[in-house]
Amino acid sequence: MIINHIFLFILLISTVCKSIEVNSNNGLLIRSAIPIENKTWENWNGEIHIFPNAIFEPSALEDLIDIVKLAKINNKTIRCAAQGHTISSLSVTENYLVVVTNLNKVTVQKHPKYGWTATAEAGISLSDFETILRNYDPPLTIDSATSYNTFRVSGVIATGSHGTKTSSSIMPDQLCSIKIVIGSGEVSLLGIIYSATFRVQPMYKLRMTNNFILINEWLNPKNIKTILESSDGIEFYYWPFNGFNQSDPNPLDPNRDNIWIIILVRTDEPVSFTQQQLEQLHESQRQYEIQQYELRSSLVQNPEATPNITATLWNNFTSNGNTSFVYQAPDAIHHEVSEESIKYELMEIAFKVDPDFSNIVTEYRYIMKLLYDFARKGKFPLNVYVKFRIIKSTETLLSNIFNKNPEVLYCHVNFLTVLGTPSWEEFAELIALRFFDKYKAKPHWAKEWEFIPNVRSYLSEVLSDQIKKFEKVREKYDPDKIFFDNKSLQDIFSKTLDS
Ligand SMILES: Cc1cc2nc3c(=O)[nH]c(=O)nc-3n(C[C@H](O)[C@H](O)[C@H](O)COP(=O)(O)OP(=O)(O)OC[C@H]3O[C@@H](n4cnc5c(N)ncnc54)[C@H](O)[C@@H]3O)c2cc1C
Ligand SMILES: *[C@@H]1O[C@H](CO)[C@@H](O)[C@H](O)[C@H]1NC(C)=O
Ligand SMILES: *[C@@H]1O[C@H](CO)[C@@H](O)[C@H](O)[C@H]1NC(C)=O
Ligand SMILES: *[C@@H]1O[C@H](CO)[C@@H](O)[C@H](O)[C@H]1NC(C)=O
Ligand SMILES: *[C@@H]1O[C@H](CO)[C@@H](O)[C@H](O)[C@H]1NC(C)=O
Ligand SMILES: *[C@@H]1O[C@H](CO)[C@@H](O)[C@H](O)[C@H]1NC(C)=O
Ligand SMILES: *[C@@H]1O[C@H](CO)[C@@H](O)[C@H](O)[C@H]1NC(C)=O
Ligand SMILES: CC(=O)N[C@H]1CO[C@H](CO)[C@@H](O)[C@@H]1O
Repeated sequence: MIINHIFLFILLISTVCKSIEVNSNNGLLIRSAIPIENKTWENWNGEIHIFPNAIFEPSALEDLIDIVKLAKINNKTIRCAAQGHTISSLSVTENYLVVVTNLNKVTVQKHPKYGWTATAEAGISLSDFETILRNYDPPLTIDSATSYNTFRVSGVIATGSHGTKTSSSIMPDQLCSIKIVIGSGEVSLLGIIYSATFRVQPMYKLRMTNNFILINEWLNPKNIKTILESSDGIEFYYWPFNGFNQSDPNPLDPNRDNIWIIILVRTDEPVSFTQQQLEQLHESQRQYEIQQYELRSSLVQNPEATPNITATLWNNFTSNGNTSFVYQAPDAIHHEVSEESIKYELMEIAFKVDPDFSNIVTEYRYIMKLLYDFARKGKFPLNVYVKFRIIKSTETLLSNIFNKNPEVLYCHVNFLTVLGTPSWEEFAELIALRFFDKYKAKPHWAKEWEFIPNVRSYLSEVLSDQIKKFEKVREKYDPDKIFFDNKSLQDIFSKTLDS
């Protein structure tokens, strides 16, 4: 919660149309705070399994108000969860866990300045939200979103999640206002998100181009600058050992590896697929992902087969060569299928991009080299991909890409491997410490970071100014720390404040 508190705070002070509506509880009547007793809660990859004092599944604003009242009366703290895709311990509590997935209504309004806004209850999935907007007359859409569409609105806002569109920065930057429920009888900015109002726009289309080309031929700062400046967003990937060739005298040769580049460009051209064709495509993509995942999962037991398996999958994946199709924006944005049964390890770190883009190339090559170094030692820590996305900074205080200069670009590097891949933490730790050291880079709050050595002291130092600003607000508005119930975050904050 602490993270979204600061998002709320920043939303309030930083932008034009942003306002916060507060529901305070003056009455004592508790109508609908019915806990589900003796229930456990698990996050998406099953790594977090908790048995809180009580779990609530509210379905209306009044329920939220009553839960906060009950917590006050019983001296309990509160944490929230939505779809549970967060891998770090943000939702962990021994007290009250409020799962907001039953809050899922949407209203659309005309807005004098933005044309349209849409208010989504906290627990609606991005997919359902986007479908309602798509079917509206006129069809509407949010500007940018995370790769998966199964996440819930409050989950992506609270963690400062982001998509690919360069100008869009993080999802909280798309908000006009937010409605929260606060502690009983006190004026507070801190609490449970009930709903969020997004600026929305008429549905737009994106041409999505997939290019595959030798890394040595393509990867240089000038090419990155050129595609970034001529597109609305880019993603590029390193798919490990994709040039592996077991018949070659030198089977593992990085000079044969390709880069996979996705380029998104806004267009008025007609879409390439009907909605029905898209549904079929998604279904076959889903089956394909499950098959790929089964093969990759075998690598947990048999890591030496990694180059063979990843190269076999790559050859299949790229067998049609470059492709280019036009989609409605949400379909391009969520080009990865959100298959809930597939479980990964993830770490994402964002560093500031050099004005000449050279450090993106340096780090891409460093990561590749590190994977080949590990391979020589018989270790294969990564079997899915490394994804690079470049987006503008934000003034949201606790974001990992906070910067007062809105023109500064950050490169998010996302590492993905099958859950339980051997040597994963050893590899991820080396990357994280290098990025911390070279760039004062910060990890994505929602992915894995708590295993990195001394990460709490490090974060309390590099976020020190932002935390001090934030703490002034928190102390004033949540003096009993009702919504500040998480050890990792407490550690980071207390280290800053003690020093
Ligand atoms: C496979 C995968 C892909 C991902 N892709 C991306 C990506 O493309 N870009 C990106 O930036 N991130 C990405 N993430 C991270 C993801 O966006 C976050 O984990 C996000 O929080 C998931 O949403 P959720 O609904 O599952 O939230 P949850 O994990 O359920 O909740 C996240 C946190 O939000 C807070 N919260 C939730 N609801 C409320 C509420 N009503 N009030 C107050 N606080 C609340 C809580 O602190 C909670 O711990 C990815 C994660 C995975 C696993
Ligand atoms: C929950 O567990 C406790 C202790 O095991 C038990 O006393 C109580 O009856 C259980 N409650 C419900 C609703 O099952
Ligand atoms: C509330 O709980 C905290 C921590 O569990 C405890 O230290 C405090 O004494 C409690 N306060 C009351 C009034 O029970
Ligand atoms: C694929 O795209 C790259 C980058 O634009 C280009 O250089 C290459 O020639 C393309 N390949 C084919 C087979 O068209
Ligand atoms: C793999 O290497 C062999 C031997 O060098 C070569 O003949 C073959 O074409 C290579 N395969 C691919 C797919 O490049
Ligand atoms: C490489 O993978 C393929 C497909 O899974 C498998 O058939 C083949 O036996 C593997 N080769 C080696 C050398 O492991
Ligand atoms: C790729 O894999 C799919 C699913 O396993 C299979 O149907 C298809 O024939 C393969 N394509 C190529 C070119 O190997
Ligand atoms: C008050 C507190 O520390 N609450 C929880 C925060 O998260 C940790 C795990 O990271 C739990 O063990 C705590 O109970």
